[in-house]
Amino acid sequence: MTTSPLLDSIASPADLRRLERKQLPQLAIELRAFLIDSVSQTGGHLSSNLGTVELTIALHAVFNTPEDRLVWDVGHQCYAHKVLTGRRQGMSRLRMHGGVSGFPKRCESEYDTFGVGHSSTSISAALGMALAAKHKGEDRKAIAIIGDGAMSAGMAFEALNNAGVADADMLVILNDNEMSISPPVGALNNILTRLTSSKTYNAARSAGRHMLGFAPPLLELARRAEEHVKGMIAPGTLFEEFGFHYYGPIDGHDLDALIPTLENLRALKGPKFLHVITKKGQGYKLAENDPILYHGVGKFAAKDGIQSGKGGGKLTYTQVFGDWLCDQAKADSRLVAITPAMREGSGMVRYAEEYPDRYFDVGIAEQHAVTFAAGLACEGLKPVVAIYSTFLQRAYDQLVHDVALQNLPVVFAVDRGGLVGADGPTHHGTFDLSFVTCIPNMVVMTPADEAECRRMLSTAYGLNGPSLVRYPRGAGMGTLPSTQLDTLALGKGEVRRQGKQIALLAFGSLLSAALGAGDELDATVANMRFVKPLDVELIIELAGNHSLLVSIEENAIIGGAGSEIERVLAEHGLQVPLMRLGLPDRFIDHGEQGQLLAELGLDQTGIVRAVRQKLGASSSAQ
Ligand SMILES: Cc1ncc(C[n+]2csc(CCOP(=O)(O)OP(=O)(O)O)c2C)c(N)n1
Repeated sequence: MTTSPLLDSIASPADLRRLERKQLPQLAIELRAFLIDSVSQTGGHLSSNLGTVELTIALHAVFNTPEDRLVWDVGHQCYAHKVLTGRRQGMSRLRMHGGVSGFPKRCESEYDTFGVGHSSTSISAALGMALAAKHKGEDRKAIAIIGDGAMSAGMAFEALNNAGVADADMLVILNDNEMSISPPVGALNNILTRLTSSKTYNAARSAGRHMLGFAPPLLELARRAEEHVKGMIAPGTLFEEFGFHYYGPIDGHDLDALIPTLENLRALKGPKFLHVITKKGQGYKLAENDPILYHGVGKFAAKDGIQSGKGGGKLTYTQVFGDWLCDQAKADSRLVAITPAMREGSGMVRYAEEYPDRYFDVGIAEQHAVTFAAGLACEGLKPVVAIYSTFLQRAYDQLVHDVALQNLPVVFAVDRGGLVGADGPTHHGTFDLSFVTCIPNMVVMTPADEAECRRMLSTAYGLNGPSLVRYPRGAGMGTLPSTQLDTLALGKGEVRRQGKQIALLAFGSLLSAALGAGDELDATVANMRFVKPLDVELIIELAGNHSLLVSIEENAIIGGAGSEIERVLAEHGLQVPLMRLGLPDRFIDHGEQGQLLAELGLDQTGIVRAVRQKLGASSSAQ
């Protein structure tokens, strides 16, 4: 059994700051071993966390946290931070219901200064904190730690643009591991690669160690180091032009370089930018060699690494999309597909290989992805934007103003619709039906199974305006999709079970729970398929021969599909009562998808219970 005496002695960063500096490399070894062991038992983000062990130790050693504000970008690399800030025990229930969140969360710890999960927010938030400190006359630091992938988003540059002239006393640390989830893309990445090309980086690295290794006098040292480094690396770097003082690059695994550098920077005023080079997966060979595979992991045996899947299981909706995309691309050379940095998660690996000229990874840039698709559509191409529901939130104006308003034929393949599970509230896709259905020209579909998902994608592709197919995370029902590109009638649902009195109107993957409930209640069950256009005829028919309608969806009740049904009933003067089942008006925590659905009453038992309660209440009211 491995022992971890130093790690065991740390209950908070104050304990860490009491250690001698020469003990910190050993602490890093213990912390890294703990993370590998712990994440292999719970699942979670691994590669990124292994890459930030030393940086996290150095930050807590140098800065007076939580008084000084550490703001992590995306937050998927915050595990070492969690361990060092009193949550080591909690890591055994990482991302589990009621357990520690996989991301920084303000309500979880005072050390989590800013809640996050979506990328590229850290510089804006840290700038806000820095200027608030100035306004209140408080002497504390604000530090944003952002990856090279996250740095590619517009929001990060909007913040740089603001911070450089705001005379903010803040530090931006670029954690450059030359990876997003997959290899990074774009011109910024080319600039960073040039900056860290072996000659300059290695020279800077030894200079940095030489110059900064023996610390004070701080200001003089930092000035000389800056000049020295600037002399070797192209002067006036991109970040300098933004008004930041640029330092680096330095080795982010070398505590002897990191700590003196951070100490020096702490003493300097104004906007500072430190470029740190790390390796994703550092210290765990398997992850170093395949950082993509180990970016987000399930449970695995740390000794053997992740074993390739056995196969034979049900297809995920993501796979259904990936297969459809390749088939549709084969059938139509106008198809082009776009991902904002989610090639693997969106099931586009094969497509990217087979159709490299029609594949666009635009970086973490959802807004750009959508408007870029609009431009492609203007010229007669047929763009498919593959995007997670939660990340589409970022591109709302682009969806409205650039795509829908111009009625452009862009297909949105929206993955992770509904509750996503362990990633929690930052990643649940629970608002899309509400925020998309209200946009004119949009067609909105919710497949109930894999076969339907494929047919909906083909249907969407055949339309002459914007459309969205919204499917959940994970495996479907086991219904094998056809290999054809057949379509569905627009705006038509189907009755899947004929019953009495009660009609359950289900949207998307909750159909199977509705069918089970339908059997128990002897209720009619309709698979509504389209949220927009709604099958008004079917609703009128069901309202005519049932005494209770129940809408069922994995979306916020407010503004969701059930609300649309209510509108139709009111418009047609139909008096039949409607009960809307869906997600309540609060953020849903992390936890296993099935467990969350059960708690929210959206499984078979919950639907039956809700209907019986409603019937009981109305009969006792009579
Ligand atoms: C707005 C947004 N889009 C997409 C994602 C999904 N995502 C999570 S981590 C990540 C890559 C981040 O790369 P980088 O910032 O370089 O961090 P690294 O994992 O390399 O440490 C992406 C695309 C996200 N969290 N937020």
